[in-house]
Amino acid sequence: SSVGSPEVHLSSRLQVTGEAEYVDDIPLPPNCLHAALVLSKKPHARIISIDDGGAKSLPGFAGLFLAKDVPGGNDIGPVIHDEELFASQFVTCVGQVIGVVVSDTHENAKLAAEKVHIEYEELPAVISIHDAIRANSFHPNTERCLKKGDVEQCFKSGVCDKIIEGEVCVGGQEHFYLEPNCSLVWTMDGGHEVHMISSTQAPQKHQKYISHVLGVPMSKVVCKTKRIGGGFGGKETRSAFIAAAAAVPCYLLNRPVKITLDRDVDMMISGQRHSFLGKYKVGFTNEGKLLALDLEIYNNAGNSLDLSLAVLERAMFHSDNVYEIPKVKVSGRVCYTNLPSNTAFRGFGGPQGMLIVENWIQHVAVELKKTPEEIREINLQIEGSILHYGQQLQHCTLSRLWDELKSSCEFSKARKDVDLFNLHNRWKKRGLAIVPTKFGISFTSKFMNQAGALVHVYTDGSVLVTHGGVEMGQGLHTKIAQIAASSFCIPLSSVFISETSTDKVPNASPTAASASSDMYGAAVLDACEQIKARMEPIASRQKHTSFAELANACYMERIDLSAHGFYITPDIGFDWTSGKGSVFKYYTFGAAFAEVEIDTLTGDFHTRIADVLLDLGYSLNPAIDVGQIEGAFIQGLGWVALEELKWGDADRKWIRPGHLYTCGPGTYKIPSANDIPIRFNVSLLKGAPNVNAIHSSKAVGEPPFFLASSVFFAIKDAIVAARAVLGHDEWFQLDNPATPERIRMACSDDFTKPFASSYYRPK
Ligand code: MTE
Ligand code: LUZ
Ligand code: MOS
Repeated sequence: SSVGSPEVHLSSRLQVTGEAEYVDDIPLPPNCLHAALVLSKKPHARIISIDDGGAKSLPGFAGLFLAKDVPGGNDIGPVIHDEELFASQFVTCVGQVIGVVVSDTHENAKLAAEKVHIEYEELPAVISIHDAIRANSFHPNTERCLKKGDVEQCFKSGVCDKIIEGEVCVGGQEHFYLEPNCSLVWTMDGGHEVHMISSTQAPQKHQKYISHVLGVPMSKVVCKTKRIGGGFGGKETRSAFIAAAAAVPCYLLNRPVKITLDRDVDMMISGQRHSFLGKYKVGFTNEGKLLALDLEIYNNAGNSLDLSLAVLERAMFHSDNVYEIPKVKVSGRVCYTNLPSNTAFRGFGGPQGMLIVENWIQHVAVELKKTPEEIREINLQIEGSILHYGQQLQHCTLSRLWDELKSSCEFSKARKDVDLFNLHNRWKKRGLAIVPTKFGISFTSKFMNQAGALVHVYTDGSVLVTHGGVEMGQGLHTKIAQIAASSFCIPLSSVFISETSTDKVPNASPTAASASSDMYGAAVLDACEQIKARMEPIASRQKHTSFAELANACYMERIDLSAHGFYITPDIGFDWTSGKGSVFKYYTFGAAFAEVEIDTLTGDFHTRIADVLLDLGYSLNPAIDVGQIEGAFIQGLGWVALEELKWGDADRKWIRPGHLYTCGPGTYKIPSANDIPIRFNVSLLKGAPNVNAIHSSKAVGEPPFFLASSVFFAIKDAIVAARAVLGHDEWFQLDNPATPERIRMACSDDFTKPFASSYYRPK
């Protein structure tokens, strides 16, 4: 059967030849206009006037639409409506949409949008988390707290041999999907129905937003998505306002409109991974056993709430990473700043929460003059551990993963070799680390854990499957087709998935949280089982020699060969008032070993080795899953060591505050071929079926992302070796990304001394 075999991604051939169609490739419908957005140039200001004189006179200009032109509601937002489609009186970030211009070409639309002149009265801006804390600038009703035991009592009681405190800043990250946001919107039947094809993880959200801003019922709005060129969370919500902006001129002029963002605009307006600040106090014994954690975390949400509270919550749920901590208090706050609204990004706050953990674990190790690996090993959670939000850990494979990886990477030998290398090299240093992870699977909002599917069997035995999930390169459609093929016992080539569409499967959650193969797989299986049950009376006669013959025989007997399938994740639920519950259906566990070499004089580094081990139960498709692990790890490597977003901050007035200076690959360094570890091994844990998901599999998309922190801590280990040469053995703070300047400065020697005070770290 197809399930479990390493099938090739179903659209890989089209993708490598460039034939695969994305929204921007679709031939334009007749009469189509191109949209460009009029964007705020100020982080916080009152709009005094808008002058369209310069735009109107340009060739091809077909209209400018502002807040006053929106036919339905101008208020939008995925959770609460705290955003405006078009800013009416105030702008609260650079890149906020003030209006939309339509013109005959993309280039003319951009020129016209530039020519719309806006006069502002500037107001004070809040940019960083530290600015927000100083200004007491938080999103309303977003305070959160989780508690297990009495942390204060533990610190006071004297049971802790040592107590440390510290701070860590966690950096943001641009999604850098290869396909920027794009939508094609048109009207039908005289202008009263609206259809669109959008590059989004959430077609239902596009349908909902456009229904709302146009004042047209959802039943008359259809959104389709065939595939997207990457989303990584960046198109979970932030694609919708872009499509909605294009829908306004489309509806009012009754003409098709296409909007395609240029890379720089996409980066400037569509939000990033949240940066975080963590302030920790940790108590532990001289042996390194953890006793108590008191943690405050903050995230930089930007100018609207979007998903920032859920991101904060997931960070709080992951604030133990994999460690047994008897007493825990975690409190969190969502900072309001004058930046474009930050949003979902692979891991959804989990990686930020876990990076804070591993930073203080490293701090504990330095304090005790032990290795971080010793601290990690003796505090690993085990089967039955009660987590700080009350959930009991079940089917825990952490210690198996840890032991298997430690032996397969020959950790003790690697340690000796690295120490020897460091002894013989003054300006190059090597470092290593093993980091474990666990990632909770389920949307933390219970209602989102639902999935629909629609399966049609045709008389020739071919099967058309549709489900609520979007194919974004992660291989979802391939896995789902495998599940349907196995269910009907037909070849994979007999199953086809064409698109995701709001009129085939309604009310779908965004394709996110890594749970799509679990949820849509189960929904599709439900539909297949229904059809099989109806076919059974005919099938049991055993008169057919093929599935096609069987399907046709059923058709002749007037049997319904189409079914709607549905799945809800059972046994989950969490209550913030009690702070206890089962948040996640299960966890995906993993561990990674990394070895790096740094150049202490330039701050450059290279990853020599990365060995990654994941527990994916019985993988639905090991070829795709290994690809997901490799991709997640390298994307994570970018986050911890390469990618730095540079904003003009409020403290330095000669720089434009709130302006993103890194708007393209020239200034923003994403991983490339040369950043791949020289030795890069990915393995899957064997013999660990998962009882909690379809065909004993596990979710894979986000969990391996955090494992790239092994590279970060290997870099820090190498810096520790460099500092040791000069007798420095005190703990030091290193924030991600570990860019060359940060690595170089952290090596702190005679050459860095004169610059230590001028080295700029925004606070
Ligand atoms: N893989 C590719 N190629 N492109 C993507 O955009 N997104 C990731 C992950 N893997 C992504 C990807 C993210 S953020 C998530 S949540 C999951 O895929 C979503 O898909 P799944 O639920 O099918 O795993
Ligand atoms: N999106 C969301 C997510 O809305 N809720 C979640 O819990 C989540 N988790 C991961 C990724 N996206
Ligand atoms: Mo992924 S951040 O859940 O789209």
